[in-house]
Amino acid sequence: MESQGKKGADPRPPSNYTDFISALPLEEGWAPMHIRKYQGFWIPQRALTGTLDMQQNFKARPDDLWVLSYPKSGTTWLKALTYAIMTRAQYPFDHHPLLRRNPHECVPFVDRTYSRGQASEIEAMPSPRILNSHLPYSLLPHSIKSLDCKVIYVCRDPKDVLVSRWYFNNGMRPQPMEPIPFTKAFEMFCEGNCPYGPLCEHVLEYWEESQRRPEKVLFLKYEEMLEDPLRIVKRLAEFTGCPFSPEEEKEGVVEEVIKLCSFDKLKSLEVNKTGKLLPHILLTNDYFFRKGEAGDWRNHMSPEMARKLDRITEQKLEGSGLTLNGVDMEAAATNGDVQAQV
Ligand code: PAP
Repeated sequence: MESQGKKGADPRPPSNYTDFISALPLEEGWAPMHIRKYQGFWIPQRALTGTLDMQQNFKARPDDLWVLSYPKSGTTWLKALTYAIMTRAQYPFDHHPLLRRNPHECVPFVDRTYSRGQASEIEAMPSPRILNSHLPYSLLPHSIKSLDCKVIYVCRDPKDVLVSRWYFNNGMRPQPMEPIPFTKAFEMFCEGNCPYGPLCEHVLEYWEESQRRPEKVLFLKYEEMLEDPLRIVKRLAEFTGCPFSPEEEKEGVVEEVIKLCSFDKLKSLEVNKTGKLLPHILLTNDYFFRKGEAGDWRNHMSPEMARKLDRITEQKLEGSGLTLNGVDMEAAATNGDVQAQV
């Protein structure tokens, strides 16, 4: 029943989602999250109904802005920054919605909203909408592409993505489930059997699109956001059509945005300490704010494991002009050459 995703293909799922979904290949190693392979990618089962529904029924608007990512790559931060930039004329920074709401509540995850049967919430949003998904480019609804909607994509060193994913999924495990052995998570990740995986294929689809249409697809790396937030926030503001005026720059508005969305600030807020996105889920919002650093993989994997994952990444990205290895970023930074890589 599974069909392999082809770039540019317009997926048309059947209307009987339940039968269709239960026939897709299943991976249970990330339990309680179950993932199924749909058109070449492992989509969380809970998001699949929404994915299929969205593919069939989502109606894009030309001024929609999409924040897209491979999960655990900096989505929460990018949502906060984009939202803060685009709403800065509406809210003072000391009374900003981001102080009371988790970034995922400010920028909705569209497929999950569709999965809950609440597509009308997305339809009711005023324009310009800021919307989010973890879908690869090939699985995005057709209307997003035909209307040439703007897309911001963030990616991250796969080794840190894996560590972040491992902690997150362990947090989902109710007692008395044991944590996933890291070596098992590592193997599944290397095989590409991980939520929204395989990672490199996901990233490559957006990388290629950003090369083809740089004015519509902004491609970012988590590590460069950490390294030079000032440059990235200005770039985001220009890309979204809300550039900072010289007066704003003089008044420190760019710095205000960075401060509001900083890891320490967001992590310290009550909503992000004890709040939950949905009442029935186990995870509290603090799971979206763990360490917020580059290179934590060093505390979790052996040099051999790191080399293996780096090799897989390098082989898959070969010839694309893209590197994802955080170590490369560090080396490039030493050479003053980060821009050339990004
Ligand atoms: P999601 O896909 O579930 O939305 P996402 O936000 O993409 O997760 O990734 C979470 C990572 O971003 C966490 O990384 P870590 O596990 O290695 O610590 C989280 O700490 C980090 N993160 C969240 N907010 C920020 C922020 N404001 N600045 C920097 N990093 C952040």
